[in-house]
Amino acid sequence: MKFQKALLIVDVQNDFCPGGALGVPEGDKIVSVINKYIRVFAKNKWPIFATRDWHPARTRHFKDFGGAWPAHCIQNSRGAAFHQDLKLPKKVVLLYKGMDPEEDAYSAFSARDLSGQGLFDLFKKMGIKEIYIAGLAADYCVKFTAIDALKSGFKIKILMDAIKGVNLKPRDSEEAIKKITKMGAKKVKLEDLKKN
Ligand code: VGL
Ligand code: ZN
Repeated sequence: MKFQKALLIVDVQNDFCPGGALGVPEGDKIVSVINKYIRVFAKNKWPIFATRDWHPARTRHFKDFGGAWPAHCIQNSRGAAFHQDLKLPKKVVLLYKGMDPEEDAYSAFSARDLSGQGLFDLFKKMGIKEIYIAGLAADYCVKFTAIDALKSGFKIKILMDAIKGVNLKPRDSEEAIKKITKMGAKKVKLEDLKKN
């Protein structure tokens, strides 16, 4: 079956929500909005993908081993689990990223499904041309995913009401959005989708 659009939900995990190891301010606030996008996509039978940051305990991604971040989203830990209110449909395609201890793996295009297939191959096989991106964090994973997608010729819609940033520097998310919109991404909100 060929599809046109897909929803890509990036790293909506406990460790990226307030109280988590790398809590994104208000990261949990987007969950109910993402659930609404999920309903729209499911109703239209458009495919839905969800990534999880999925690190080994020892990785150069973590401060203790030379990286930038406190330990987070360690494989099979509570922190790596999806936020409990996220209502993923049964047919969601689950992907995992950050397993290589040498890589940050911010982009969802470094993620693989359980059979080892990457996102590019999955999108190509399913005929997906346009990706609606939601999730955490706006200034890392969402940003690098959008950049990779745009470079590969996908159309990108950034779901402005369904992303939140870490903002190590206060304007990081704003600048990330500016950069990806300059590259061709379009900003979208739930109301816009319901108009179609
Ligand atoms: C992320 C920082 C560290 C992300 C992952 O998913 O945006 N950010 N690891
Ligand atoms: Zn990470």
